[in-house]
Amino acid sequence: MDFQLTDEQRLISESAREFCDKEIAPRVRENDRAGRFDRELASMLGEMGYLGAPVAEEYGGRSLDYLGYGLIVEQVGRVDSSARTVVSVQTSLVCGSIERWGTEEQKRRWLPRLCSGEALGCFALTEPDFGSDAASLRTRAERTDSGWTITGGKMWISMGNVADVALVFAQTDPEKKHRGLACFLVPTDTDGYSSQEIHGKLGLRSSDTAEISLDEVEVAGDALLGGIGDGFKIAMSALDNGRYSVAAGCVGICDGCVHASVAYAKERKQFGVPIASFQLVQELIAEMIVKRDAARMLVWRAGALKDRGVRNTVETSIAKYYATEAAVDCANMAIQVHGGSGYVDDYPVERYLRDARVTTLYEGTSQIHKLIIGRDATGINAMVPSTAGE
Ligand code: COS
Repeated sequence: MDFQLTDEQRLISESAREFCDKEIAPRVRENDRAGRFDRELASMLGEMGYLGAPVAEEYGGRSLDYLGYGLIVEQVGRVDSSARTVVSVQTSLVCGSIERWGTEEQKRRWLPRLCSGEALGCFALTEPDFGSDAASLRTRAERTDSGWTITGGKMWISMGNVADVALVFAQTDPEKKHRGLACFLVPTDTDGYSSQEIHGKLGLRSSDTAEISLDEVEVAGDALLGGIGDGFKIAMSALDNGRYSVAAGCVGICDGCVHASVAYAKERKQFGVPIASFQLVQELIAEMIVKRDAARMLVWRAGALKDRGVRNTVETSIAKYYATEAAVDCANMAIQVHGGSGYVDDYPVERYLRDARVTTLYEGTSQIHKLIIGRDATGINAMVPSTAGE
């Protein structure tokens, strides 16, 4: 066990820190205020090699290990969770799924453009009536002579309005339940694909969020990713990586809260002394540091397991659950340290709170993660109430 980063990992983290402070930080507040998805920034992330970093070099990625990828995501998350969402969705959910489950032709067609940021992707799993219960999706895929017709609707899809390709999960045979699900690579300019922007979000305001409608979308047979019944496994294995990325981004939020709070507490004076002199302010800072460090260790553990190729669903749930809740707590405490100044966007902390809040909801609510952890510990599945189906 080694808690030190290697020289290479330190370099990855430091150069990501530099890039985020220099290129992302100056844009964050205006993008957030305008609720604007920054396409130019997404391209810059691609140029830096931050989209698809763990993808093999032969497909346009950097062949980076998961620990290294997590270090980049932490830095992006520290500065801008909306930009972090682009990195997470594109890398973990979209590129990761295509690389793991795609045919050679699918990989060559999509990965280089996605890794470079020339194209964007989205992960269309959730539906208006099915979120946590991902196995019960209603979107239907029916065979045709030349391929498939997909009809249904998707909800809360990050980058759904700006994506060039959507990973669409659909049911091919309702009787088979989760074993009938399939995943399709749908170019978003296909007839019948349309999307609408979701407005009025509490946070992640410069992240694009869509409701997607699929109205008899026709795709060829080679749009199928993996086998016909592989959809649920593709979704769950993608989420193992997506959740890791969300957790790493939340470590960044915790770290941002610590640094903003320490700086503010040393500068702001009350009763003639910096507020950092007050024990109750130091208590808030100490709490944030403990949560950040614990979250970071859990993320690193999950990353190390991924790098060893070991199934890590439970450890990823632990990291995701803890880091996302820690980010909300840290942001709340950081606002407390900042007092009234923390309530407006002159400082990043109110945005940290707004942006962190969704992370305990998406890619598995905190409650779903506790149930995954509890099921592993007890061997009893408490996901579905015993009255279900009666
Ligand atoms: N990787 C590969 N396969 C996996 C897997 C993973 N991480 N997790 C589950 N599977 C497989 C299982 O091996 C099992 O395969 P078989 O059918 O061959 O036996 C199958 O999938 C069903 O597994 P399981 O019984 O564990 O699934 P559940 O129905 O219990 O899963 C939960 C229920 C709630 C855990 C799941 O639906 C879930 O994570 N929901 C939240 C979804 C979510 O995060 N939505 C937000 C999306 S925002 S992008």
